[in-house]
Amino acid sequence: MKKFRDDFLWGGATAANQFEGAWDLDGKGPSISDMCTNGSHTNPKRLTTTIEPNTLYPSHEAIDFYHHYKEDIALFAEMGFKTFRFSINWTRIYPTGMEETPNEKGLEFYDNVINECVKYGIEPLITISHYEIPYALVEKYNGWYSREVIDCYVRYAKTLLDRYSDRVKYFLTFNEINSGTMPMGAVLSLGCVKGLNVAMNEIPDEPQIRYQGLHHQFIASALAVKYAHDNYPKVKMGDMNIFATMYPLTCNPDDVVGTQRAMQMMNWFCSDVQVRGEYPYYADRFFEEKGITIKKEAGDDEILKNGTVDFYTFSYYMSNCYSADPEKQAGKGNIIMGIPNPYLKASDWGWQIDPKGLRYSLNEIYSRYQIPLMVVENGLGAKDVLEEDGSVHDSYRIDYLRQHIEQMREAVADGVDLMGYTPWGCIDLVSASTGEMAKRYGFIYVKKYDDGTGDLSRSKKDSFDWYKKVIATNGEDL
Ligand code: BGP
Repeated sequence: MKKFRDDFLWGGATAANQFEGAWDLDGKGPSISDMCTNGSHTNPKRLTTTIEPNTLYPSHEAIDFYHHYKEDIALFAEMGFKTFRFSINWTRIYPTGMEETPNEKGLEFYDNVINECVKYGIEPLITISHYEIPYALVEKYNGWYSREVIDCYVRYAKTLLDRYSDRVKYFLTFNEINSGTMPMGAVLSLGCVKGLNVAMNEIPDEPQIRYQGLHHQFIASALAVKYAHDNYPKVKMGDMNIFATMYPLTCNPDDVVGTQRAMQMMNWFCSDVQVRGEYPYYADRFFEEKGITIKKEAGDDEILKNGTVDFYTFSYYMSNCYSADPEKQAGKGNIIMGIPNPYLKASDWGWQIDPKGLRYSLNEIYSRYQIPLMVVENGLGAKDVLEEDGSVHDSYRIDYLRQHIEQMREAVADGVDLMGYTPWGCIDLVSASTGEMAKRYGFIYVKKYDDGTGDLSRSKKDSFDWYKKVIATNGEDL
């Protein structure tokens, strides 16, 4: 039976706006995520239209990776990481997104991060855009709704490829691009929220705006992929999706057909475009029913065809159930709607834990695309307890990860071509959905709290040594 490849990319994943801090240092401009207030479990974070200096927002300081990167990467190396997924903060490189020349200080910071990875033999895996469109582009263009943003992104992506591709082989064009199919994605991913001042769960549902924005992201992604392929043949370009598989709540054919339709537009639509290079057959009917008209320019179809990705990546946290009965619909997860599955337990945040769903998803994705896959986010958000001696006993996290790795192993034995695994928030960081520090994912605990206190010191959780062993045995000893 097949096992994990010898060169399997074990590692961890992060995002600039959730862990770097230093939100206005060295020429960095504000991004959409800098314009969100702190939130909590019960009080969702809000998008503001002015930065209030006294608004406590952990991501302005986050865990200050900006000044701790050497220490943090050394800890990743100690765990044996083969890869480290991080994103570049667009506004460190182009503070408003519209400059003609990049900010050298910003480029230097990522030179340092990359060089530090290379020093330890860690392969950098870079997300070009992870929930941080420059806020100036939101104000001027209503974010990705306007076609002008494509040029801004392409200029930015080319800058990264020109500067870093001598040391970086793997790039992802957009984090969780399919979040744009859902209202909350309009904020973080698309930035189509000009003039709005709202809580994250109150974003108006405007599919026309979101799908037009997505079209522009598809074009931008394809142009970046094409540029990489033409100029840097060793570079591999990937897409990145939320994959939250759905099960019919019952075997009632209405539930089954409804699940299929929901899967198409939520889980498959974006990757069908990015992997296959064209809009899928089912899109027309969906657009018609929703009254959506996508404005395309001559040449767009060609651009999509010529910019297909080399590998498919996804985040996997949960599965959901679908029912055709509107009374059964309920909101769960950070940006995903779904119905509880009576066979599954959920995290403290209501995310349904479903390791077997990962094996199922890997098989579904691979049978559709037949290109290498990578799980670039997975993990358990939990309220960890730091003991007086600095230890954190997170056996629940170990259980969660073990069960998911077991199922990845099954999928590999099934024949799926899986390249790597980077659990989310390998070091504690700020939650994307709530804006809290309290929801932790890491192998490394960071003393930083939602009230702004904490000395930012790092300590190893029990899961640290466990994951080190997993990597050392290439996933054999779990
Ligand atoms: C994904 C995002 C990440 C991350 C993760 C966990 O949707 O790509 O940025 O934060 O979810 O979500 P949360 O932070 O809301 O727990």
